[in-house]
Amino acid sequence: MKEEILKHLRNSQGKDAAHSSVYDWRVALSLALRDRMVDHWFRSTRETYESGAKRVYYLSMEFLIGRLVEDTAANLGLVQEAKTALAELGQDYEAIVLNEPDAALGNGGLGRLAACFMDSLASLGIPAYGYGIRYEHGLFKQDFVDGSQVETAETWLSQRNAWEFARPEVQFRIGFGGHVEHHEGKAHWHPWETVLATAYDTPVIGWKGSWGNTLRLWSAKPEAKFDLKSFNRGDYLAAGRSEALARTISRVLYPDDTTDAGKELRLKQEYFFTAASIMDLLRRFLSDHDNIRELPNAVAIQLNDTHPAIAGPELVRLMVDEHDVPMAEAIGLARQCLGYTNHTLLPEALERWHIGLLGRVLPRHLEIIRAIEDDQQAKHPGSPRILEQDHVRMGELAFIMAHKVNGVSALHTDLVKETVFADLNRIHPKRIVNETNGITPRRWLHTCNAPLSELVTQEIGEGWVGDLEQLKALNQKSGDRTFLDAFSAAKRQNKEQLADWIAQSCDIQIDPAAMFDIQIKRIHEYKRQLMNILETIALWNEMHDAPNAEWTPRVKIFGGKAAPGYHVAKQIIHLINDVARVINNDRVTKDLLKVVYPPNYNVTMAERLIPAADLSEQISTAGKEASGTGNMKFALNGALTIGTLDGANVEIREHVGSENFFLFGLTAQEVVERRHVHGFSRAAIEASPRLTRVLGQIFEGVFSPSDPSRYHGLIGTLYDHDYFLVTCDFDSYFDTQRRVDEVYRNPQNWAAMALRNTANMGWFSSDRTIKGYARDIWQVNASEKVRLE
Ligand code: 26M
Repeated sequence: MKEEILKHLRNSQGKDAAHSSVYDWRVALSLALRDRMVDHWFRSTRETYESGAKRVYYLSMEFLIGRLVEDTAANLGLVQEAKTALAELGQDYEAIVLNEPDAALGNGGLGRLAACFMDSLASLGIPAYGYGIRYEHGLFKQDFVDGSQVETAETWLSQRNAWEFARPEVQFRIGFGGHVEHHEGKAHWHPWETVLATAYDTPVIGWKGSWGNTLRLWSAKPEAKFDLKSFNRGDYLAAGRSEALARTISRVLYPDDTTDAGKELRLKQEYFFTAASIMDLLRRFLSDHDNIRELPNAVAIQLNDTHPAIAGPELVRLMVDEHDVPMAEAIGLARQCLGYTNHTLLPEALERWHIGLLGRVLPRHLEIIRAIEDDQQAKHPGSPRILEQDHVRMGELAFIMAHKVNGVSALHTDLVKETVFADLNRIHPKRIVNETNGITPRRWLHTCNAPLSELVTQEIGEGWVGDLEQLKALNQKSGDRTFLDAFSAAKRQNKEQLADWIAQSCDIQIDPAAMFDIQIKRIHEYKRQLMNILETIALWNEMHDAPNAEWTPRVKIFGGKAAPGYHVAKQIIHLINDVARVINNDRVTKDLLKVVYPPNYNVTMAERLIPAADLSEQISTAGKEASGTGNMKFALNGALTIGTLDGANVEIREHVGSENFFLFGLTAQEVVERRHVHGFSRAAIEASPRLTRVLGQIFEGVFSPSDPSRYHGLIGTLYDHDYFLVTCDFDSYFDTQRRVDEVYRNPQNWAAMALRNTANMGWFSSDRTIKGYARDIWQVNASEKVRLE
């Protein structure tokens, strides 16, 4: 390893050891690790070709990967070797790990799920490709200026990406616009502009190096060569114009994680990567098949939300226009290949495109969508429409073009059946299935939490990393004082490390003995960070009034980004920062309560925070959070959850035991009913002196003295349009938090409850989720040779 790192330092980075920066060392280490991936990768590819096994294609606009050095080294079993090699070279492994930028090619849960799935597909030995976009700029960087969020461009590719292999020879021409000619029953699309999709491959090696798959990300390049004529004329701008246009397509990740931006560039991004992926998988299929009708036996294509839903029409287009398959048959064949995962019920997040826009950008696809609509109406008269007034509804399109549609938690799947797709579900009663989300135990316990990981391995061996249900054996230890002390000591160690990092990065001193209460996720009204900060103020009031009463010291930690155009979410961020400033400067409560909000929450920050959490905040309005996956990461790492009956919280509570979970709030059904009660929020506020006081303080400017009216809009809304029922759940939330305080005061009991969480979270491994997709949706098998257990 030492020789290999030095070799890359010289031959790949062009540096000698004496003049190398930590960046050079990091790239050299990454390349040395990548070298060790290649054999596994080739072996897997060869085996798939030889066996003719069915392949899975996971199409996703987002892969929220984070860093790769540690995970790669761990999966290859090379962590010790790498550490030793670097130490002998006088280098610090930890510092090198910290040098790596996050690959932040995603917004939140949906993108991170795709990354966990890639790890599980490889660990299970399922032949699979992830397909997405190689964004030049990932999710924006967040800073706080006077407490307000400010966004700047993220620039991970300004450095060398050591993990990828450029494949300039893998290119597809992607067309946009133009017109369609029909003659002799055949359609000919003449696009007005074209760009080239070129491939970049990142190998993904599973646990123990058992299997390797490919993450293929597409980058857009101009079709035309550099315009030399214009350049020679001195018209440098004209020379670069077509190039600039093409490159914008893969320039930047859209930072909205709900609202349909409705922008032409977004539609082009969706078609760009979907079409390139479909053409690529068809080319691979046709290299060893000659009958396109065999396609459903050879490929399973999974659509991660509706973002790649144009895959249906694109597959049909290629079969009809280029392989002479009749339209109705092509629709049926495409359907047998496709599965669609729904991740949200929020109406504003369901994608719709103006017919005018879609017809202008993708004229042939609009014709095919009309044919799909006609086919559906002919077979199922009265079926919900894809084309409705002047819009194309991508959810309906994805549903109709998929043989299976899945929700991401039991509750969410029920709601999908009862609400958005109720009518389609009646027509196709077996199509909707549930696949509850999961998380990879490699990154989310083994790598991110060394103290707990080592303790668990000492106790039950290392098998749990590849077979998380083995954690169940820890249940026997919940009465064992020595073990519980060791379990608490691991948590304490993580909390001390986090306290050091917060002191350094935020200049706030926190006590590792205090309860670490953490809410990290995108900022959304439905996730109710607002309710959390209101409860924080109420707690502070009572601590300030009676500082000598019996309090449980707390540190409230927040993390998360708001979409740049989401005004209310940005106000909530501002409020949290304003409240933090006031509370953290109160001499009376200084040993009782702190509020911390480190900027720029990302995967790497999650890996620091989650292992150090005592309390996990999963407090969304019931019926709104499709699943959540952060909730699983916290519970696995031995935090207790305070949460509503929403998303996967329901199943987590069933697995860890209701006595080890702090439940509060209205149920999904009660939420719907309450909204019909006239004046429900005003009534809730008037019934709660505690909440009335808090809202009054914010309204009067206690937390924004320089701008007292700053939150009048935000607070006013709670009185009259409290759509997410912050006011109705407030008292129940506050009271439950006080129960949490009480339980935390008994450390032995708290540790036993926390251990019950870790021990019973095995089912939430994304390995289990992927086995479900493989069985229920894809009809694929894991490689015979891979045995994780
Ligand atoms: C849409 C249009 C334009 C730009 C961006 C989007 C868009 C991007 C991401 C819309 C939604 C996006 O993600 C939604 C998401 O992350 N949903 C979450 O998915 C997780 C994995 O299933 C669930 O655990 C979360 O509950 C769900 O909120």
